[in-house]
Amino acid sequence: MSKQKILALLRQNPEGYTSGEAMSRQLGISRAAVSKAVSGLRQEGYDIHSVTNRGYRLVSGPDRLTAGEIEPWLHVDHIGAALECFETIDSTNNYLKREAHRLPDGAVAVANEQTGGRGRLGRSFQSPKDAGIYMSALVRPNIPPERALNFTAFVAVAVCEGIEAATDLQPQIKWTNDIVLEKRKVCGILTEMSIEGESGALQSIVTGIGLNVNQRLEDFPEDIRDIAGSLAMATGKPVQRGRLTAEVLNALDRMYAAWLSDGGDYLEKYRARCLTVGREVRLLRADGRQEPARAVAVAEDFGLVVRHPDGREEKVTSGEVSVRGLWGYVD
Ligand code: BT5
Repeated sequence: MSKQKILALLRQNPEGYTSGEAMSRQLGISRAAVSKAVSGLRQEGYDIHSVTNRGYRLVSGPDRLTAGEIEPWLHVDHIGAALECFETIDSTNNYLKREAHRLPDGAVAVANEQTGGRGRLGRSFQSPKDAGIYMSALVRPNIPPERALNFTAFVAVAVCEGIEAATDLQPQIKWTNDIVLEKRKVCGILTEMSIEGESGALQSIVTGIGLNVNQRLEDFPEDIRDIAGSLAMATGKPVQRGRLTAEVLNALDRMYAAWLSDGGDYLEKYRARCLTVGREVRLLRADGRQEPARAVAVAEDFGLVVRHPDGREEKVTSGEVSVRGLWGYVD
């Protein structure tokens, strides 16, 4: 625990030195405990300079997904106020669903690796360690389940805003729930709802975000190498995951407040970022049929309006179809 507190104090003074004396006074611990915590941090990969009579300065830190790396940038009221970080886990969605009975509303789980990361319809989501951010949030809104069907779309906008706050990238959304950079999928979102069988009441929503951050192209398994990308591939440099996690949570927290009230301007924001509209696409129906169509608009309920070759227009929902480009993932 003292390690995280010492880290927080060093971060408050990034340019200067903080004396061991001052830290021991502020935290109410001995000087020996301060130097033990500093050694512990160094062992974890933090580069901490020390100068006699001046104290310590944090020069650089490893790219870790710990509370100490995320919380300095976190400014949330609700989503992420209760935060748990895991080195490895089966799936952060599974974890929140398993533990929902004891976790508070707004609880967030973040993992450095998932051994059983899941996509929709039983698909898997590659979640290698030290490369991506795998996180989920649990909420229990008091609303009818139908109102929650647009939740994933709102989350997609929030993830884009979080990426924009932490980097100079401008991600887009491939309808309905993929975040795309340079025509490659850098993030997938899986939202799962729990509904009480007897009353049909919505009990909880768990939304999971899988974000590829520092993978290189060759790190992706062959079966997704044509479609997957990462933020680092788009920026050309590594991205610090702790701050990025916090910025995504900050954006999710703002988004959730808007979603619970009147929806704010998230439909316009979604439309502005949706790269599917205006493209020739293939509709992949659940029964395996594929049809060409032109995506013409995102409807008020976030359904996709498409025009068939015979001129007929249809609004499709993400439950009914997936959308691909005519030749590849995007176009
Ligand atoms: C998704 O499903 O993209 C939703 C992914 C949600 C992952 C998060 S991580 C935290 C939380 N815990 C979980 O267990 N899940 C959530 P879908 O739209 O069905 O896309 C799945 C497809 O994306 C796969 O069939 C692959 O083609 C592709 N894919 C798998 N891993 C990928 C990756 N790392 N990057 C890009 N594409 C990937």
